Amino acid sequence: MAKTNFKKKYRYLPVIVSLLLVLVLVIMTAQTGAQNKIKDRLAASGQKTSGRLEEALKSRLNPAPPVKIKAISQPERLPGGPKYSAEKILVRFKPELSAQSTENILRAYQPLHFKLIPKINVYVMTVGEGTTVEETLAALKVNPDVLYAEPDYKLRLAVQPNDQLFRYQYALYNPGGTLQIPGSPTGKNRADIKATGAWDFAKGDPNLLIAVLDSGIDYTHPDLAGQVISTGKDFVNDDDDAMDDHWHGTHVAGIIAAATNNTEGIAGVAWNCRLLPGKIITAEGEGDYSDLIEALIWAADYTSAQARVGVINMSVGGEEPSSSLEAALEYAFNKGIVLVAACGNDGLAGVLYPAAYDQFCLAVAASDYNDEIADFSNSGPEVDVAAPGVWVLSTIPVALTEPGYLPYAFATGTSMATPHVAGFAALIKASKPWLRPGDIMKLIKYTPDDIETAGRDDFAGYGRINTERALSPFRIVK
Ligand SMILES: [Ca+2]
Ligand SMILES: [Ca+2]
Ligand SMILES: [Ca+2]
Ligand SMILES: [Ca+2]
Repeated sequence: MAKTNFKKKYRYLPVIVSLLLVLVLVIMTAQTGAQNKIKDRLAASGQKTSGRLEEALKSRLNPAPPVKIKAISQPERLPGGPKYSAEKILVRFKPELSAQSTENILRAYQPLHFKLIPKINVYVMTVGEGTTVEETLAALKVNPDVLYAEPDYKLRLAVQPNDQLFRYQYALYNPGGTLQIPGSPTGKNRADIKATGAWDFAKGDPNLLIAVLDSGIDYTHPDLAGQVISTGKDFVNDDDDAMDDHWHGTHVAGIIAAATNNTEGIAGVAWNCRLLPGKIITAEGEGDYSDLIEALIWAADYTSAQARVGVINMSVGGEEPSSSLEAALEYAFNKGIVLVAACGNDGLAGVLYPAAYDQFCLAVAASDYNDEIADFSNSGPEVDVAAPGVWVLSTIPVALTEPGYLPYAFATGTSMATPHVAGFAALIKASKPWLRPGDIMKLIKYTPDDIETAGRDDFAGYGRINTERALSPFRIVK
């Protein structure tokens, strides 16, 4: 089925490639004009730009010849695919039971194997031959020693199909006018997160880590090497190498903290912070709740010299609530970590989990270059803020980039909106380390630019984030 889809999807490849080549020519000629326009605008507005910042702006506008566009596309979720694992169950026993007795009880169900996720006392149990997840769940649920037992639900990536690559980041600085992104739409001047203004006050801290729980990170990427503290942990293949074999995690990572002002590629939001990869998504773009739960505990406890995790980015989600997932979020939250998650891309009322856990997570919707909410962005009372998530340029794994192409691509989704907010949270935490996660969540929620209908609404939450407003020193106006 996957193969048929693949063929279908690439049936129009020759046509797309020719269109892209034409687009490249248009882009290359338009580039110089736009660059001058930006400079003019900066000069006209009298905006202060440090030499470094100007360099950063220049470096991301200069086309690095040859500019080639790589079309990548997100495999669609197969309709009617399983909602939960056919082998695994999450189970938690009443706290008064000893580890010895809980494991004796577990063995009575003759599992293939089981393991304990520490700190939240949740067991991941693989059911034995001759029995099903449904049967075992039913049996566990009537056991009075069991606090709860639940399926191990499937995670999805909160990303839309994407097409092409070239260099322009309206999300960080939107000059308005014709934008150099796919389709060349007209953008609204300063419909952006005001990153260049925020960088006057904060650029992050190398000891503040943002854990990216995703498909991994290509830590060899020229715009990410040096930004990634370790090879991380791979919960999918159970090893200590979270190299990205998909692309999604590397794209998310670049938005948060790509090396900036390095004459290479793109700028990241929190460019002095560092990244920690936890791989919970397979090469095919799928994941299980149990891996996310384990990765949350691991990231919350991670230390290396002076470095600790301050923010966790989850551009993933599932439709089902899970007590184990909520317990893991609570554990990380209580360790002082800001949790940021994607609302999902179904274009429906209904925010995905973990984003929907109001108490512990910031739920992020996707806006575009006109400060309008993307039609795919899920809505609901749990939505907290919006950030750009339409045609966002970022890094993709070098090994998955075809020879002659640049390892950058545009992608669309609440997955791409979320890392803008994670980077923002990291900038705040690095400059005001005494703030608790709840305080940082409030600061992010109460400083945006209101968009959509007036006031808080279920599509944009409190509005599109404004990093400059939250990070600039308070001024008392009389
Ligand atoms: Ca691995
Ligand atoms: Ca860069
Ligand atoms: Ca919320
Ligand atoms: Ca609004």
